[in-house]
Amino acid sequence: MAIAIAVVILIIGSVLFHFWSPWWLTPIASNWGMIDDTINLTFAVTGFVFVAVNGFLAYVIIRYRHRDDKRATYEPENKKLEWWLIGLTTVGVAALLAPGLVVWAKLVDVPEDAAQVEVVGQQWHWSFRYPGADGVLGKVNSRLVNEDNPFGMNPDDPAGRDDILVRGNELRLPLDEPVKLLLRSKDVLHNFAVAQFRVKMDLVPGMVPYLWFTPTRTGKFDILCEELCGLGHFAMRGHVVIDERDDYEAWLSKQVTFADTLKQTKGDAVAGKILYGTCASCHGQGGQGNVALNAPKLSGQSGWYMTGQLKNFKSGVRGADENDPYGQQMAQMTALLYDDKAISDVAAYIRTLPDTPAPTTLESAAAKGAQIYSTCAACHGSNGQGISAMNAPRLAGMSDWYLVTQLNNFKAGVRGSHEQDKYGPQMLLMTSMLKNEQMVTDLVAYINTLGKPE
Ligand code: HEC
Ligand code: HEC
Ligand SMILES: [Cu+2]
Repeated sequence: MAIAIAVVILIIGSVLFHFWSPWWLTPIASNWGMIDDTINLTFAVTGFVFVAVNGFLAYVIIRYRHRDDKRATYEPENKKLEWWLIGLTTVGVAALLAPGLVVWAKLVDVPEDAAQVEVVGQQWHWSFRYPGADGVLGKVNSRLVNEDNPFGMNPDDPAGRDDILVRGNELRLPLDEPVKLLLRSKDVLHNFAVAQFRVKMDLVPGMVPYLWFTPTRTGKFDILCEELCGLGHFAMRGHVVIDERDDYEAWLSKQVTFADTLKQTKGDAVAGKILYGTCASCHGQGGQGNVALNAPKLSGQSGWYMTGQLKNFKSGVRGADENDPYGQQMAQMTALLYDDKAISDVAAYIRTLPDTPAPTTLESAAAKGAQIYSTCAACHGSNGQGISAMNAPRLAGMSDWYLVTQLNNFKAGVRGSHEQDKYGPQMLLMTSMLKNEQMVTDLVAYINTLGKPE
């Protein structure tokens, strides 16, 4: 009897929990209401079977409970009952699967007027490419991918010249217009998923899978990489902003085309030398760094990273937090660098400075740090040399005390939590695994042992 009551409570409890559950689908923001309908139908079918089977169980426990004067009969076969069960199960399974086929057929049948946008995934961030005025995406080839051409654009294809290249994790799309997203991966499997649009698809290297939807609500929605295999996909975050047409166009017109990136100058070290005069008072004549002034070593750091950071300081993405006094100091200095050209120039000059490894200031258990560093190596390289494709700077041979302050800054959210920060948030997630100060110093002690990079 007690068991029968427990089973009935289980049934009622589960059904009530289903309707009152705090975990439910996020409000939908696309045309894919059909996906929700199929999910609801699945719940209805499995819910009905759950109630029926368990209700039957409770009934049988009471109805056929042990009585001294009764004996069970043995009835191994019942053709009529079996036909009923086969029939009902078939209907149930068909109801579970058939609607999925119908929805899938629609999901791969893209409307003719859908705009095309390419989504590029790589370890561990997103970037996006729009076809530009001609409406045609230019040819790409993974052999052409390098630091200056991250999309692997083919410079000989005229259709690619006006392609709009969005580096950074923000995709923008106009409201109420169907869009086809072409999914391209530069390295491993990834998975593009936006819960509010009810779309989700793997990116497979060497193929271009696609999906389509029509956004039905303005707002900002998270893009997640929901790939399980491999490392670090959880750090691959981005977002989609759905705008009214005018706002979308205003934003799009501010993005750079492939032709623009071809024109960008490399930076002039001679002009940069004059600008560097002021920087030298803190970072040293040779860019060797000065611990007393909290100014890190710059010589030997890559140009793309320094220009990115200088732009971050200048725009307030880095060094604006009130708990970041050193970042604030540096941010003020970027007033001297009046434009992007000045920034490339000074970085070009720093690239000419001799690269001698910074002196070690830490004593700690490097061996323990080695273990933790294996995760960091995926982005910063196994020798701490930095990997531009990951946007991860060089760490080896740089000021060790500075690495410690930066890890603590990320950990405290003083750096990397600005909403315009493209790559900092990845480090925010990474430093959450550094549980205490000891782990931080062990780790940096290990980085100190890494070879001098090329
Ligand atoms: C008043 C001293 C001071 C001056 C002058 C100064 N800096 Fe800095 N700089 C700093 C400090 C302090 C930091 C570290 C900020 C932090 O801890 O977040 C820094 C950080 C940097 C970084 C970031 C390095 C990294 O690995 O993230 C770059 C790049 C940089 N400075 C370049 C320059 C350039 C170029 C100039 C000249 C235009 C300059 N600095 C002038 C104090 C200074
Ligand atoms: C998912 C890739 C990724 C992983 C894994 C990763 N980092 Fe980073 N790291 C970055 C990126 C990208 C930046 C640059 C952030 C920016 O642009 O502000 C960075 C910046 C840093 C900086 C600041 C360097 C400077 O000159 O200011 C330090 C220090 C650092 N990482 C250490 C680590 C350590 C230690 C680990 C392992 C616990 C680690 N990172 C794991 C991507 C990664
Ligand atoms: Cu991924």
